[in-house]
Amino acid sequence: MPVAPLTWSDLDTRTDFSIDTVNGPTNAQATLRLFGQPEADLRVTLYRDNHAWCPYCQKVWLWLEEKQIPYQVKKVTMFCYGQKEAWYKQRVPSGMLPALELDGMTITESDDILLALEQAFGPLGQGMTDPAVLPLRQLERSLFRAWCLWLCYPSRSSRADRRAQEQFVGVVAKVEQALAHTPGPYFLASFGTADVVFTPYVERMNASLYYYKGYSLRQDNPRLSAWFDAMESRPTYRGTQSDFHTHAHDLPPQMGGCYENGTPQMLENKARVDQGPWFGLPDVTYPEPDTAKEEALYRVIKHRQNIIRVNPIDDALFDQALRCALTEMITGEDCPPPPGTEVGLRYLRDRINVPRDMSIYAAKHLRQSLEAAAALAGDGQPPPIPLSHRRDQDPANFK
Ligand SMILES: N[C@@H](CCC(=O)N[C@@H](CS)C(=O)NCC(=O)O)C(=O)O
Repeated sequence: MPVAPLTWSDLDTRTDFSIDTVNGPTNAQATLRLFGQPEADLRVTLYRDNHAWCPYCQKVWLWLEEKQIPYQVKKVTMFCYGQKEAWYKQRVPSGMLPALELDGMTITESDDILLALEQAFGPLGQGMTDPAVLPLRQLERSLFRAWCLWLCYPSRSSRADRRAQEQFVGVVAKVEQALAHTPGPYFLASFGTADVVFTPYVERMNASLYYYKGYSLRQDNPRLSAWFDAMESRPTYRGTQSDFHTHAHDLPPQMGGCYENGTPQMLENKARVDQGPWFGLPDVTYPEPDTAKEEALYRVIKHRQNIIRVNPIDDALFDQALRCALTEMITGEDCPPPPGTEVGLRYLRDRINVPRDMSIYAAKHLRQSLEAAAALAGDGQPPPIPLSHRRDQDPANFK
């Protein structure tokens, strides 16, 4: 039986989700991480982007979390979604991210940052210059280049696209061999720097090739699949992990374009990532935590004023439509939103950012409920997500 939308105060009583951002599990919202240590011990500031899109920032972020080094975070705008902060350009004139302040010294370039952190705090497992890690770092760069050549240049023909795929798959075979050298799931005998170095781009390859090329890195490669599963057993990685939808749409402006190959599999994958169902996609395999829906609800309630203000449809109508989607998510009952509001619901569905806004399973529930509510209202679609910039996500509009 269709139900009426719950009020915001009713909804508020349906979640008691909370995390300790400072001393609890890895999370994208923290601006201070202490791991139970005194604030007086802080030696490190990490400058990273607001949206947790920057892969090189993820590398440093994951390293700090794994080593449990107390640090503060200063978030900076990327060129593709807004105006770079003047205070940051004074510190780092190129505006590039990440940067790190260690004992008052500013360091840029993620590799140099990790080297400096190793000097100050010791390596994470086998370190950056370890003879076993160096060739793996080179392999990661070869994989990165082969990925760019396939994804980021338009192919003149389907044959050219297949050739670029073969080149990429050839490098993936070397990654599979490297992973086969040790009995465990990681690149070396135990988790360490090499795994951190591979993480950001392998995650982005998995998402982008699924969406733009119909290729599943995680499903087609058993060792990489086991590596992903092992990474997902780590709360540190879970806290930094994004989903397919976020990456499929954050990469084009950052990479200067991502090109679809138009195969039937690609078209099917793209529709699935954009319109759901989002459960069962090969972007995550660890079991869903019990708190996922409550997390999604908590995060929307916390930011509801901005979410409603930036939505393209009328505020009062969207307020009601959004409460319908949340009511459906929490009660499981259909809650029809006002006619015409489907455009606003789908606009928000397309702008949930993982892990900036919430973790991967919370986002799947929210996307699913926004789409379920939208489908009750109609077929209207929001304007497409821009490809050359993401100023629709400018953090200045969310203050
Ligand atoms: N080689 C650099 C690359 C850093 C880099 O390319 N950063 C990008 C973001 S992933 C950036 O800051 N771009 C400027 C911007 O987007 O604002 C490193 O390893 O740190």
